[in-house]
Amino acid sequence: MSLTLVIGNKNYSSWSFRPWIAMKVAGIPFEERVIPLYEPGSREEILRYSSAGKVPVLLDGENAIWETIAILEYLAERFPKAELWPREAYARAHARAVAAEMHAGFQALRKACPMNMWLPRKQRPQNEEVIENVRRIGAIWWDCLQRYGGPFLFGATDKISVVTEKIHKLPPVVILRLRNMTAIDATGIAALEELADQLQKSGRAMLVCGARPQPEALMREAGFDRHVGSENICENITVALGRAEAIRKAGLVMATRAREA
Ligand SMILES: N[C@@H](CCC(=O)N[C@@H](CS)C(=O)NCC(=O)O)C(=O)O
Repeated sequence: MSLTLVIGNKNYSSWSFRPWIAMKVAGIPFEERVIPLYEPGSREEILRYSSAGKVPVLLDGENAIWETIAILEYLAERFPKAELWPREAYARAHARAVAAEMHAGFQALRKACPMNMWLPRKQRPQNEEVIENVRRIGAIWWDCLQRYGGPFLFGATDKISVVTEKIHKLPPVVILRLRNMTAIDATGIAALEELADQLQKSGRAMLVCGARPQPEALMREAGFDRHVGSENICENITVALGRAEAIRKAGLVMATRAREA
């Protein structure tokens, strides 16, 4: 039986994206029916498919499945080869817990930042509850990436965790050359922030240099400078080496002063 996924506009309905992305990535064939949301007649149109009055709704012949988690569980059962959930029991439970937390939580973030991809990108001050939600999401991703690895971060996570593991062997100033990192996402930023914080805790300084436009813009938006200090974000390696030398000298001066005192 062929599947139809009834969804809202992709610009506003992040819920619709959940099964849509899963089905696309898993290669599950389906037809897509889009209902423009929040327009006269939208509600009546949705109610034709689900009395819950919400999209997405998966239609499998006569059967309608609503609620994203139920849709994904149904797809996982119908298409076991797609391996929508992890194979290993604890990893599966972990993934389900994260999906359930995402499903039920993050109210402050949802309220303050509803999805709208047409909005121009700009810094929007947020309250502490929203920032806490974002921190929690970063922590979830960081934990998942640490445990299971993954393609997020565009390949940068492994390299970063290798650095983190050997932190005590690193010199007092660590320069991260970002020129080969073509793009970064929120998990990547979180990983870099974590690394900067850990280096600082161990008494080391971190410099980054050579960031390309996309990572540079995202780091700026995320307030990455709060973790490393804006003077430690350098345009290129020459500037970074100069800065490293200045830090080293200042460190030596401080050490000498401490000895003299
Ligand atoms: N818990 C539901 C949430 C679905 C939801 O809130 N859908 C929104 C679109 S993002 C909707 O249908 N809104 C239309 C309306 O409320 O009239 C799920 O997981 O599917």
